[in-house]
Formats: sequence, structure tokens, C-alpha cells
Amino acid sequence: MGVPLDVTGRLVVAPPVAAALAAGAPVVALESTLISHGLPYPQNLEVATASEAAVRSAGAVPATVALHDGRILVGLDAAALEALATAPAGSVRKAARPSLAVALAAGGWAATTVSATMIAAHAAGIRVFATGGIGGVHRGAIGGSRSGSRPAASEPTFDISSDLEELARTPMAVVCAGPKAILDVPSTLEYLETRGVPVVAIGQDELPGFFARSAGIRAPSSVRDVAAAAELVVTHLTLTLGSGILLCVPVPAEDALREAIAREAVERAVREAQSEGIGGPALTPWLLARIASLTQGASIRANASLIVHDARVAGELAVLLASA
Ligand code: PSU
Ligand code: MN
Repeated sequence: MGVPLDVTGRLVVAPPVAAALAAGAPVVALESTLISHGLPYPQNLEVATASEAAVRSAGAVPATVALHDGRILVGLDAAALEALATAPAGSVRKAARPSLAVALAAGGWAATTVSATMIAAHAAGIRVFATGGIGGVHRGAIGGSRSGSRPAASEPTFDISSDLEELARTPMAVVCAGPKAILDVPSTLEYLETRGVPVVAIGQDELPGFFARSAGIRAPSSVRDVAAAAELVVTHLTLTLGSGILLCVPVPAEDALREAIAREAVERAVREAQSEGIGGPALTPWLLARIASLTQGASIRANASLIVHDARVAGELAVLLASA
């Protein structure tokens, strides 16, 4: 067809992001599925705007990633953020590695998950990315579950997020508040270990638990602060192993859900999703919305707070890496 087969033809890097990258200045990629599918309006727009502001206040340039009319946008302006946040339910696709081509071919707006955002950010030359919680091994994906339970009679769903494979194959630092608590967290950690992804908690020994400060298990490794994390990131990326590195910071204490409250809501939502036959890419948004209603909005406060906090920490990390 004579079409150049290269992602750069699809990539549109916003001028402030391109300028920062050309100057070696710090840049932080942000994803957009949490805007379109993870949080309701208006909290989604507030979080998207506050995350960009948090990256800027740390001294870095934010680059929110989304797809529009066949192009991969790295860096959105205020109008684009608003378009994503206010689009009618169901009108924005959720683009992950397996659905990236379909979403580009379909045109219109699509939001990028962790996997698709990593692809875009890496192609643009960005080394730091902040999200809320990564996707992982869903409860029941491998039959029984090591986090909570699923009826014993159920067949394995094999629902394992493409986020994990992306972390295994794309070299960048991803800052999150831990794997989402809706997942089988121990199995998610095992998967990441098998695929060679370091998982590092910052500031505590316990793995952050997304809605709660702790997942109730020890993190595979931990560092004292962001400066120590930056050193580890440099060492990891210098090895050119090809994999990313996952940095986990706990949700700010004032907005965290109590562990027991979070666990109860998560387990009930997972049971209901199973009995209602919810699965595939719709599962994560469905669970997050159901938990929001079960906790009367407290989970949204925690989710919003941890996303903005992750963006700030990622900004600090990017600044340290730019001067390393
Ligand atoms: N973090 C949040 N809310 C979200 C997500 C992350 O606080 O909605 C999104 C990310 O885009 C992540 C996706 O990649 O959820 C995981 O979806 P799945 O389980 O279908 O792979
Ligand atoms: Mn899935």
C-alpha cells in the first residue's frame, strides 16, 4: 500500500511536550481511561486537571495520552480533556494493546489504558508515567483466587490485564498506588515477578492497597523515598532488560478507605459482577462504579486522591531522572 509502517506517522506530540523532550526536561505521561471509564463526571475532569497541575507543580510537563480520529495524541489541551470527560457513556472506546488498532481505525475519541499509554509514551521518548492502579490478574482468572473468593464451581476466566505484559516489555517507570484492589493481588505480583518486572513500594514495606494504604502483604522490595526510587529506576533502565519498573505509593492517609470497608465492598462487587455475567474490558469500570455506590462515594474520594498523588510523585521522579 506504500504506507510507512511506523508508529511515528500516527503520533502527535503536543508542542509543550515536544519542546520539553527535545530539551531533556522532565515529562510525565498520564493515561485517559481513568477519565472516561474509571471515574464519574465531574470528578473525572477535576482529577485529570489536578493531575496535570500536580505534575507541573513538581517541575515537570504533563502529557495525557488519548486517541482521536486515528491519531495517538501525547499531550492534551483543556478542551480535549473536557471532551473525554464529558463524552456520553459508551461513546469513548477503551484502547489497550490488543484494541489499539481497532480504536485507531474506528476514529473518534478513545481513551488509553496503562498498556496503550505505555506504548504511546515510549514511542514519544517519555520515561515516567503515572496512573491510579494497574490492571492485573482478575479474581477468578486462574480458577480460585488468592484475594477473596469466587464460587468454587466457576471456570477460570483467564482475564489478565494486558497492563502486565506491557510492563514486561516496555522500559519505563510506572507510578501507581498498587494493583487495583479488585484484583487477585498476590497472583498479580507473581505474574510480574515471572515476567521480570520489579515492584517497589516507596516509603513503606507493605504493598500499597489502592483504596487502602496497605494491600496486607509485603512489597517485593521497597525504598525510603522518591530519591532512592530514582536511583533504582536509573539502574533498572541502564540494564536495558526491556521491562518497566513499577513504583507503588500509598493513597494519602486522609482519603484512604479503611481496609475492612474496602475489602467488604470489593468482595461484594466481585460476587455481583460474576452473578451478572460482567466480563472483558467492561469488568474493571463496572467494579469501580459498583464499589463507588457501595461506599457512598468514599472510594471515589480515595481513587481521585491517589491518582493526583501518584502524578505528583511521578513529577518529582521525572525531575530527579532529568538531572541524573
Ligand atoms: N487506575 C484507576 N482507574 C482506572 C484505571 C487505572 O484508578 O480506571 C484503568 C487503567 O487504564 C488500567 C485499566 O489500565 O483501568 C485496567 O483495565 P483492565 O483491567 O480491563 O485491563
Ligand atoms: Mn481484561
